[in-house]
Amino acid sequence: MFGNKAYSTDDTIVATATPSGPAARAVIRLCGPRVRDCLLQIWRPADGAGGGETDWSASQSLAIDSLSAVVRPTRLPGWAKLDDCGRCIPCDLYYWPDSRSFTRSPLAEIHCLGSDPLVAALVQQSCQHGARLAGGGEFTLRAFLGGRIDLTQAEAVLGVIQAKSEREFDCALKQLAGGLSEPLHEIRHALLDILADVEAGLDFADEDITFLDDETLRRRLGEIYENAERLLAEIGNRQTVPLAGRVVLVGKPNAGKSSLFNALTGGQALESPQPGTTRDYLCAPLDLDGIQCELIDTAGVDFHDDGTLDGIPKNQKHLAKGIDNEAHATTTAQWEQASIQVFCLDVTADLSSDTLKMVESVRHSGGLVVLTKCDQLPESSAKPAGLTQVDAETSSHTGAGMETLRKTLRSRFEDGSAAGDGAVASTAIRCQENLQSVVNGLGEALNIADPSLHHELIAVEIRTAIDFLGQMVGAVYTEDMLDRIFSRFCIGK
Ligand SMILES: Nc1nc2c(ncn2[C@@H]2O[C@H](COP(=O)(O)OP(=O)(O)OP(=O)(O)O)[C@@H](O)[C@H]2O)c(=O)[nH]1
Ligand SMILES: [Mg+2]
Repeated sequence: MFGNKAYSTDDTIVATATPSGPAARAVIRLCGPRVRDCLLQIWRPADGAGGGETDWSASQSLAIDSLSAVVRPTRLPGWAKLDDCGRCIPCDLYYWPDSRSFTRSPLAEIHCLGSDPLVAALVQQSCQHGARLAGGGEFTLRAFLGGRIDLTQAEAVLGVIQAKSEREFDCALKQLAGGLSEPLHEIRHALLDILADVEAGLDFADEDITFLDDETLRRRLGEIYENAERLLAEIGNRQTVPLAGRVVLVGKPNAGKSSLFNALTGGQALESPQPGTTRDYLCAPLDLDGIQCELIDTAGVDFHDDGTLDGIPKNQKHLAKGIDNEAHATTTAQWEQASIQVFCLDVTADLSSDTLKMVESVRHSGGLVVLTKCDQLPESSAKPAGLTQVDAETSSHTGAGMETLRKTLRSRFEDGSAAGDGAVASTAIRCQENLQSVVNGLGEALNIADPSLHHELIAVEIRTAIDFLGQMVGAVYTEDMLDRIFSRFCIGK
């Protein structure tokens, strides 16, 4: 996804770090060796005239260079050049000129009014003076490549950005502060120490020197084993509470949501041909081959033409009060809190324009579109006209499409594209298998009856465990692995 460019840190990147649209403030971020050159071309301190074609040289280079001496970035009020005609806008500069920055390379932020054309002009100016547009997550990737943070902390950056509740926010902040990487690094370093002793013993096998007696080896390995087991249990908790996420079934009344809910979870939701049967929401745990999440069945809703939820079946509008409004409110709340929205579409029903808009809106927010009651259609018949792509074609009565749906949900959680709860839980999903392998390997080493006679075997187990730990924190990584993690970030982070 990044191509090789992102793995070199010797060029200069630029991106907007704030969302587009009108706002009081926008932030443009620059990072790399040519940041100073870019700034000299596009920025000058506030004591300049602030417009017109004035001399850009002396004063701002002094101001920029005076910052090299300070540890903390100073806010420098100034002007940024919008184009070659010399038009300027007021903006503040924050500048970290050396390796004491977050990315361990020169870093700058230009804070200006949040106006899209203005921001675009500044980004363009930066590109004209040696920067290139950054890819998603590339600033955080540079912080990782520069050794400022490890992989679990990089994932925590995303966790903080995407946190939907105070609890997720706290969890992500703790991970960012090293709550997970510290114990992982400790275990890895303790194993490296033992490996050094075991390998020294192998190198000097013919000499009468004991580097590590059996009892000490067992005790030290045993302590590490216990720590790894404890951490594994903690990571398991992170994954199950608050779970990998919430999968919410939504759709029109009678779309087959409750039937799908029952088919996936073995639940007991009321199914009936009467539209409007479900009036509250129901939750049940859903195990996606090891990834635990929560499945939620909601009351059927109709939609406005703009694709927003209505909540009251059109044919019952005259009854719309009390319980219907409650049903609407609960469905909307569940819909908004979903990690993954699953829009259920009855293949036997007419596909109206408002439904198609709803499909578009679901797709736009990363949700799935699932056809229901497919057993009702002859096998040869095509998908409803107007639908280009669906994620699964299911029948709760025959079980068709259930495996496809489960696999699609699982991969959404695995690749972290499920928003919200999945972010830091994605670290848990990534690390759990590795840590289990560490525990198993150390268990094998501890079970060796006469350690001093089998130091080679013990060294193999320890080396393998060290590799697994290295992958978790990013001491050992592949470009594929980094692509998977950093491609989930948006541009500018
Ligand atoms: N043939 C067939 N019928 C289905 C299937 N799924 C659901 N149905 C029928 O469709 C009707 C509505 O199903 P429900 O699961 O209650 O629909 P719902 O979306 O929960 O409906 P509300 O709760 O009213 O919004 C019931 O009569 C089901 O038996 C299916 O896969 N095949
Ligand atoms: Mg129902």
